[in-house]
Amino acid sequence: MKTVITYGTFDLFHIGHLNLLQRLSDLGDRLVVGVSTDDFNSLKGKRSVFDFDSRIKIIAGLRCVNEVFPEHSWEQKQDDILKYDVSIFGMGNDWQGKFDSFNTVCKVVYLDRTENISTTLLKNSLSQLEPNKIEQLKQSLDDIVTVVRTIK
Ligand code: C2G
Repeated sequence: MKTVITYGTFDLFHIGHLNLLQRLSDLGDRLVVGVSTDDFNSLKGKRSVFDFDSRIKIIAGLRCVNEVFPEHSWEQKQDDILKYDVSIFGMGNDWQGKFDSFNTVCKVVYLDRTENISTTLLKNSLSQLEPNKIEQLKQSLDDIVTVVRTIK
């Protein structure tokens, strides 16, 4: 069983996240994903729009993801790699080289990021919308979260 592992915040889930997860999933037999908790995001200097509970449910609902777990700290990765008997550690290449130290225990890969999409770009576009448009968008995002919550 070839296990692939990755980590992320996955806020305002978008095609860049999906492309990465699907490509990582294709590298092995199962994909396990560490989703950053809200507290860990504060450590990363990030404040997500969706809370941890919604973000981890969206990732868990994906066909290409086999297991999810909370990412509480930078330091837990080595233990996670051993716990899940990981063969491949993968991230987008904005992390190029940052996790090479794990190549003593598993293969480390960095996949090209998807161009022209990011949570930051989405947040900036949202901040330029008129209030009524934001309300409409919030309602559709709430509808998406409701649907995802019913899937699993
Ligand atoms: N990503 C991508 N293409 C994009 C945007 C993101 O491939 N257009 C990838 C990133 O490279 C990362 C993953 O999607 O591998 C998740 O991105 P984020 O949610 O921004 O996660 P990040 O803040 O990078 O957290 O310990 C590692 C951290 O938890 C990673």
